Amino acid sequence: LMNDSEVTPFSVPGYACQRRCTLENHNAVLTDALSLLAENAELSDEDGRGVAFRRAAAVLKALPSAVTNMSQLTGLPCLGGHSLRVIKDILENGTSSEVESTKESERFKALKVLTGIFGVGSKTADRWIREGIHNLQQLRDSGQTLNRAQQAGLEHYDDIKQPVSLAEAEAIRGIVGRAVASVSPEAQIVLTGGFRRGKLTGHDVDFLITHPEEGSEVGLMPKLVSWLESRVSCHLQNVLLICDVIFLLMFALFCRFSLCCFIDKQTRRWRAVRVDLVVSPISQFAFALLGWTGSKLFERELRRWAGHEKGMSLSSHALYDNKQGRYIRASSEEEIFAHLGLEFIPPNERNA
Ligand code: TTP
Ligand code: MN
Ligand code: MN
Ligand code: MN
Repeated sequence: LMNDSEVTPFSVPGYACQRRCTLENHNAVLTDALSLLAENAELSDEDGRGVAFRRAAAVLKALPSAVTNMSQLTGLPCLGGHSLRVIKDILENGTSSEVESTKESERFKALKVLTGIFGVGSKTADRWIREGIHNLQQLRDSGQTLNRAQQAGLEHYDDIKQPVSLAEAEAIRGIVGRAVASVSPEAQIVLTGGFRRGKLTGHDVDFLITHPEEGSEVGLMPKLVSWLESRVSCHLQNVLLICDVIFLLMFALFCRFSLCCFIDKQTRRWRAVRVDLVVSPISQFAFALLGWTGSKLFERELRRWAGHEKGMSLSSHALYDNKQGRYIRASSEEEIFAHLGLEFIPPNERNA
């Protein structure tokens, strides 16, 4: 009788919020392929298919070692026929023809470039593609009307595409932290998003701001933005002498999403970075912290778990018990997991 470890099937729980998933990924080739198909589905407005691929990728990310044989996947959750075909193709041929042809398709390439512009979503990109616009030059030449966010996004396209390093994130944290302290001395600021999960780079920097006294956070965001703007313009001449990095300008878009520019003292170059600023009242802080730490799939799965398994509605503001008809308070992430009947998963293990 043989006990071949190669065919011992893996086993993982069904919801990503029940699994511990660090940044260590033993199946990057497979998860990159599934993530690309997810991205293509999302860009084509097929969210259902997108989520299915994201869930399949998340299951593979959670495995303790590399998949080498399809039989190891028997009984795993969230692996639909389509995802299994892609995995099989890669295990047998090294690549998936569907993934390769998607990657090379003109439509996918155009959607990626156009939605890579800050402020441009898949619907706008799709409309432009139907009008024959496939790249940035064609967009510039087309005379399309762009809103303020899109104009900034187009202008800073290359900077925004370039990943933000942890060092840059910490430098920006220092500046935003000083700005917050100036407009509201007791306010607190936390780095959320991917950097809180232990990532060393990100596509943006996410901050959550709160005030220990309920209500004192009201009006903080506009004050913060105007402080940054005024401060920066008066120091403009001395900018390179003052600090390692400094904001040149910062404007709130869609009330909480911002784009900021600063000078990198080492390279003496302007650099634009996306910054997401969120202000939360202290009573909602734990929910906002949990909701803005991610990953996106982890968040989605938490809400699915809450709804389907617990009859509750979770958002980045509150937890509501649908049966009892009442809100459930929590002052820490640990309490929220406990209310949801889940084992606490620390941020660095939420990389689903
Ligand atoms: P992102 O900044 O998009 O992702 P990230 O920080 O995980 O990855 P990256 O390093 O590439 O920046 O989102 C951070 C979290 O914020 C993520 O869990 C989703 C969440 N979020 C929104 O993006 N929009 C919302 O409206 C809410 C409530 C949460
Ligand atoms: Mn982020
Ligand atoms: Mn963000
Ligand atoms: Mn909201």
